[in-house]
Amino acid sequence: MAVVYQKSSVLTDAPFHYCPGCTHGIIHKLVAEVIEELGVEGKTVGVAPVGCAVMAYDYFSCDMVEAPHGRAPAVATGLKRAIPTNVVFTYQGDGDLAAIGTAETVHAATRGENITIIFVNNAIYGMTGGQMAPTTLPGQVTQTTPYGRDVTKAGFPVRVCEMVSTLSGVAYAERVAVDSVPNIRKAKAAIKKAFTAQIEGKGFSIVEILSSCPTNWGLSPVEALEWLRQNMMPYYPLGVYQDRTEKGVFCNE
Ligand SMILES: Cc1ncc(C[n+]2csc(CCOP(=O)(O)OP(=O)(O)O)c2C)c(N)n1
Ligand code: SF4
Repeated sequence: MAVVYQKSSVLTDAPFHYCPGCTHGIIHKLVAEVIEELGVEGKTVGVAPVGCAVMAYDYFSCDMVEAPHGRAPAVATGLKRAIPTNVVFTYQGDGDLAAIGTAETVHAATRGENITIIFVNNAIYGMTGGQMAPTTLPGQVTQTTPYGRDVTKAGFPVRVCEMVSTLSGVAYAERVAVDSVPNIRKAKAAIKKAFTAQIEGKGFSIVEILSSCPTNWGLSPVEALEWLRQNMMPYYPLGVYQDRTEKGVFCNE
């Protein structure tokens, strides 16, 4: 029988532990397919976060390193500088990257570290039970904002792509979503572009992916995707925020 679909060889056979309808699994699949298509499995090192994706090291068949909470860009910097021919990526949630890990992210970006960040924004702390994250929307109800996020007390959500795109070391920054088949295809293209920028030595690349957390949003998987479209997309517009992949970030410095 003809094979019409095959799981990427860059994914192990370990079953994902993610909740039903969680889009972490889709993003894992896209990253694995890109690594396989670029033929870099043998020299790719991923850095797993603290968060729901903490066990990503079990799911990818390339080399993986576990970083302390928020420190993945610093760990990736070391891995990349030690062996620059490696392809190094981090996989981080919004709590991991945009709260405890903000400094590592901003400084890796401004240094133009030649690494790729896969940033999974689900507007909440998933693993710890649904507390407010820096990306939680104004008015969004979470375990720690039962009356909705009050921006007069908790401040405004951090728009990571917009913020890092102002830094000179960023070669590529794009925000995508995995709420529909067309958007999943665009997300894969963005991940491929980011990895390609790294392989060509162009500088720091980041793909922010709007992702669902049906469990902590208190919605069914289908409702969660609709909530993402209705609420996250207006606040976090999809698109390319920086593209210096033509010349690379150090061309005019
Ligand atoms: C130093 C430290 N502080 C806090 C925690 C608790 N903690 C574990 S995961 C997490 C946040 C996870 O949220 P996010 O990064 O958005 O990923 P998600 O689980 O939503 O995929 C926190 C605060 C920890 N493990 N280590
Ligand atoms: S808690 Fe949320 S982010 Fe974590 S696995 Fe479940 S649905 Fe996914």
